Amino acid sequence: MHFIKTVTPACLLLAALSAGVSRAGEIKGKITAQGIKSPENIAVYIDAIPGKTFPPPSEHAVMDQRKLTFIPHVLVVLKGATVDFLNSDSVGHNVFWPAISGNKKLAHNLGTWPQGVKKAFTYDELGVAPLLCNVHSEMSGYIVVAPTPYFAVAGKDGSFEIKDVPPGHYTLKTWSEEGKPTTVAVDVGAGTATADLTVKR
Ligand SMILES: [Cu+2]
Repeated sequence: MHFIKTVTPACLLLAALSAGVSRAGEIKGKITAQGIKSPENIAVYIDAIPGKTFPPPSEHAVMDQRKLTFIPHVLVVLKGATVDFLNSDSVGHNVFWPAISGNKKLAHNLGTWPQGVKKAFTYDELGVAPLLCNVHSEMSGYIVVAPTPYFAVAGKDGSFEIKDVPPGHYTLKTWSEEGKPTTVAVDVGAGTATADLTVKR
């Protein structure tokens, strides 16, 4: 009873904060590629959670254009996020996408701009924007617009990690340049949940 008398609002706040931190879990997993050359750059994200929306991040994501390459090759962002397209090359680059997930109404051309300049675009539609440059036909990249802020991109060996996931029952989904989308159910608790997926051509 003495304990209850000495609880202050600050104590309650601290308890709530530490509980929040300790409750968050993570998802670790590995993607196996079948019939495609590598699991590298496969996007993994928690699919839409019914009844839950997420405010867009105030911080911009960056898609760099360096040595005639989009870096990273695959960038995952939360719906509503803004991406800064930075030109780090001494030549001008153009950035456009002919559609978002096949919807040509969402095609957009950002124009062409010189070294050191960046152009911002806010992605309000879910789906995948295949990035192209009409100056360099070999340039290609992807923006994957996800419904939740819980996402990752697989490394060379197919491994991925999604941190700070609140406990719950979720559907994990993949997007891959060459393979078909895959889903797997995952239960996240306080610790590490494991999710392994196979992406097929
Ligand atoms: Cu270019």
